[in-house]
Amino acid sequence: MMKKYLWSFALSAVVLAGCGKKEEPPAAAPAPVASAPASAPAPAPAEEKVLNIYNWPDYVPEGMIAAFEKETGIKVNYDTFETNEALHAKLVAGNTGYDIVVPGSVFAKPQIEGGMFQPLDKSKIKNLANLDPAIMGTLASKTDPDNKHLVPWAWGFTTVGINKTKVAKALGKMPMPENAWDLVFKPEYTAKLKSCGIAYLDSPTEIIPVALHYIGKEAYSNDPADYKLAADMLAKVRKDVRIFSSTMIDDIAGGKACVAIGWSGDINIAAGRAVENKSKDVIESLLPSTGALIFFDTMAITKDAKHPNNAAAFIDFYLRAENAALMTNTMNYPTANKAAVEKIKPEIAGNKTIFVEADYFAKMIPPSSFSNEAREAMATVYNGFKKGK
Ligand code: SPD
Repeated sequence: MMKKYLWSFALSAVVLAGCGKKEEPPAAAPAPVASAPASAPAPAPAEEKVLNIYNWPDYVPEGMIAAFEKETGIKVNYDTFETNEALHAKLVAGNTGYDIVVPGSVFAKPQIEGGMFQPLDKSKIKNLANLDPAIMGTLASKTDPDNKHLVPWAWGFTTVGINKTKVAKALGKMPMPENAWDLVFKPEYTAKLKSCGIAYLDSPTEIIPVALHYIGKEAYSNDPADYKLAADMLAKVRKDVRIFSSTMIDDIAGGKACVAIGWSGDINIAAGRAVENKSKDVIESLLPSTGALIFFDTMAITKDAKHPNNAAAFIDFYLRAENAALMTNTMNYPTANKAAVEKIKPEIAGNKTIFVEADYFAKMIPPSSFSNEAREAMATVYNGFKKGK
């Protein structure tokens, strides 16, 4: 069933090529709403004009928050987190102070089950109609029944990014492997690449799934015995890994790492930055022959949000086709907004490391989720690996 949904949105991704238009600024204000008739019930007291958002770095186009503030008069406090674990810890502690948070769907499922989010008031988010029904169907069946809590921000995949120039130099006569995961997991390669820097995402739920996938296990296995096997493989390359970080844009574009386990869009941002800086180095997001791991990041309103109406207003604003397209055009992550598709620039729509082709998409690993116990076991294994134990 999952594959069917994924196929369906893969195809919408594939038809993107060639249908882009030029980038547009965040959408302008809608027509003012007519005032209520005299007999209408008294309106609920207005919320203070504040909205607190907690999102991943490098995910919101420049000017989008300012455009929302200008249009609505709502002051946005926008903070960022670098891992799902960091967001999850805040949600578990409670009283986050945030109205909107953006978990990956792998974490969103247990967060919904744990009552951490409030159901969306869909009457306040008309632009939900812009979302791709295939993607919403996938989310409903796997993560958020009836799409009650989550609105996709973007999707992408976890893969290997390289500075092609430096990797070629470090490998010398050794050819590039057929499977790009070898660059970060196979000792023959890591021994050579350590000289120019290998970076891993600093998160158990990022590294263990890709390691499991590499050793032929289910990426979203909930079996701690599998984590032990992943740890055995990882132990062999531990000495060659220099950086644990979730800021691969700086790591690769800034020259600290020549190879990184990272996220497709961020690696593409690093590639663009190298071009802007007229660097002689070429940065690339690779498509490993055995597949990469797909993720969805989703907006949710926290259960104790103090500004749920402002949150709904922002979600509705973000879901305007122009705004969703602007995110994809500037952040290099595909949007789940079907109405935005025709506004995606041709060079983004045609970039096969952003919108992968259907035959590669079929190889990719769809997201699933972990039990709380599995996540704890995974963190123990990961921390042991990091410490070199
Ligand atoms: N710059 C935005 C990065 C978003 C990454 N989210 C990744 C979740 C993967 N599990």
